[in-house]
Amino acid sequence: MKFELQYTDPKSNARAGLIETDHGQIETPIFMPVGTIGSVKAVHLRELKEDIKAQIILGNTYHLYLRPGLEVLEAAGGLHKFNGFDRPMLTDSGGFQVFSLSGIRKMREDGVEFRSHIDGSKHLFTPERVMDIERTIGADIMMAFDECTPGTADYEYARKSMELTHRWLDRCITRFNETEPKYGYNQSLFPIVQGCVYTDLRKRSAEYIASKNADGNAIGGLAVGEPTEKMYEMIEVVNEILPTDKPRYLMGVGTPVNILEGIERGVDMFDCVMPTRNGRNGMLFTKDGIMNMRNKKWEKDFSPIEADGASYVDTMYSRAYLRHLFHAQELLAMQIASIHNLAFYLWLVSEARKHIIAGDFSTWKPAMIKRISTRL
Ligand code: PRF
Repeated sequence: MKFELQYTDPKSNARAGLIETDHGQIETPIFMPVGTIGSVKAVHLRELKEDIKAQIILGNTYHLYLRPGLEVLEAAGGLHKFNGFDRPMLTDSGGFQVFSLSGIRKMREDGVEFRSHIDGSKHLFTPERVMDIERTIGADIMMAFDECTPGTADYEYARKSMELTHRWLDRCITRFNETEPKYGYNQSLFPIVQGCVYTDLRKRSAEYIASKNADGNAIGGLAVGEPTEKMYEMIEVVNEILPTDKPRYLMGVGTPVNILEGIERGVDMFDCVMPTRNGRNGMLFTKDGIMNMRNKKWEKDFSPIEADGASYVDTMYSRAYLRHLFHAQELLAMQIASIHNLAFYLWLVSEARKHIIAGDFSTWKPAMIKRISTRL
């Protein structure tokens, strides 16, 4: 994997770059739609590629390991062959899902014991096991196995958790270097910074992660219950230390505003379930603000969903019709909302990129934040 830093904003830490993988290029800053079990919920491949213009999507080790399982994924020839998405993919390591989804779990030095949220069966994830699983899934970018420290953790918990994540990282790197990709193309390993909301821990973690000289680096343990201002502060602290010539990935973030604030602070990659999950609940993000499509306000509004929207669904359907579909719990409502929101997220990061390159990001960003923050 290669990363070329193309432009840096003179007035902030915003950057435009290009990641090159064996499955193609990614223009940064980028948003990665979440395809937990290999599918971006309610979105066809053709829409994902042609309409939303997704350049990279994310899959989850935890989910894919439990279902369909490694035997099927290996027999398919990896996830790209299995789901048909021939562009870059990234897999999260399970360091988050094991904690958020699995009811019963036991932390140990060697890994995490957990029960499947599907059938209650018992499993053990160790750093070595997770590397082996991510090799079998075959994503272009594999995430290291970490503990996502809750945003409300006290200092001692956060310190011990961060140190465990560092020890696990060393074991991930060893296993990664001992093993080969299975399907004839290269894979990269990204380590993850933790440290909760504590500046000295974040600094220590960023220094540790930077010393590994990986192809890219991630910031974890944010947007997990801490105040938003703390999140921004931690991104600044960490990005002072992470190398500028490697992509930086802020995991699981966030709202359109969070993403613009992250870009300004030097983040290159984002993922979040928000555009799809909130979309399925009737929340639409647009250039002119947020709309709740279930609202009575749209009952007889026969204007397009978004007249100058980023996707074909925006002019194909009216607000009143989409509201009707949500009220009738029609599956089409979820499809339309997911396509709309993802196209908006991808449009937003591509606009940010254009303005970084044009040199006016610092005036464009506050105006855009004001526009998209309105409640319609
Ligand atoms: N670690 C991993 N995945 C994640 C996170 C993390 O800290 C987060 C936190 N926002 C989202 N996804 N492995």
